[in-house]
Amino acid sequence: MHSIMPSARLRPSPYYASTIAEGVKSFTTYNHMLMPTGYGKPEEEYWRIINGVSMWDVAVERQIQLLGPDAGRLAQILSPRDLTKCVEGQGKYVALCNHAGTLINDPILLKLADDKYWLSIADSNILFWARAIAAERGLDVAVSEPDVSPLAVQGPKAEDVVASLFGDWVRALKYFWFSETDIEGIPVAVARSGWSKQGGFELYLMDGFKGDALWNLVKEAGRPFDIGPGNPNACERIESGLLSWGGDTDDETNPFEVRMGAYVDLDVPDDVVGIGALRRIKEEGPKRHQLGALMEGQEPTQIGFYWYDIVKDGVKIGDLTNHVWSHRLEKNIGFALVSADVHPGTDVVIDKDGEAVRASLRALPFI
Ligand code: THG
Repeated sequence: MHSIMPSARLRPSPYYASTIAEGVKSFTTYNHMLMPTGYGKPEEEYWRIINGVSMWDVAVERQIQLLGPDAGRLAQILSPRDLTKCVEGQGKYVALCNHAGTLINDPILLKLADDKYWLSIADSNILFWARAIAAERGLDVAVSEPDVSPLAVQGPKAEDVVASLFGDWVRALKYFWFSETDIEGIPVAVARSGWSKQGGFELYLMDGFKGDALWNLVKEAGRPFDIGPGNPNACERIESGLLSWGGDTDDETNPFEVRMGAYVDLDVPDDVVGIGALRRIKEEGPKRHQLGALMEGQEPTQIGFYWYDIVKDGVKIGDLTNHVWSHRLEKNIGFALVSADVHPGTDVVIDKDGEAVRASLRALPFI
């Protein structure tokens, strides 16, 4: 095996030393950082998310901060979701689109104050994008990447762990809402969110020197609940239908194609980037949509590096984007980005690197 060296261009997370101490076995890169992708017991790590509680270094979910009198205007210009009713302490899942209506990121937007927003981004360079749009529109807003690093606590027992640390008030937090607080001198924002459908919280650490201290506090509080280290889980998120931008999207994907149409409000102002294109796409009808593919065979799939063709009657009708062995369905499953005229119930063949695999398409989520 090669080794990879963290550097200023491949930044370690504030939890890096803790994840090494926990025995992390692999990393991926995301937003120019290293993110743990496993601790050596994939199946145990999966079931812990489903049945217990798991803690994840997701510091790679970087924040792009919009600060200043025009912060709210910039947030709305960047996102075709109506933000007029978004209040302080509220988060929303939003699409960021370019001028062609192509999805360029799918962050959670957090409103910290009238003049302060965070975009908790997926893996693409929104710092440059937001700065460029702000400058071109002549807005009075500073765009930066602040020292903020989320730690996720996910699973059905996550609420008990987070409540035992911060108090029972966290139980009343609504989905994507958050509150700024501190614990033993460590400043954090506590949010009900996270990239799983098993429930949980994200602790947005606001002091990068306190990562190991926060990790240890969560680990201690989680001990009675058998907490263990984990990471955003491919199997759980595909079963649950969560989108991975860049994994399930390509350079032409618009929000309507990947089940994000509910987050596009066509009557937002005309100065919202991409809204003209999105109105046109909506009117013409999107060319593709996203379904689930349930595959035949009992041999757990190996994660592929490329999309596979989905074929019907000898004709390509779309792509299998990400796929995984489902521990709960005991079948290989994946996301299918297919022509809009292909419906759930359709039987197809997936050309998996030369191997023809039969599959049936169905609506998402799987579970
Ligand atoms: N948490 C934080 N930042 C993030 C992610 C996160 N940044 C990167 C990435 N994940 C952003 N993408 C997503 C994608 C889906 C969801 C959250 C972030 C999600 N979707 C639910 C769904 O689709 O069912 C809920 C959507 C809704 O109800 O509005 O949770 O995880 N900090």
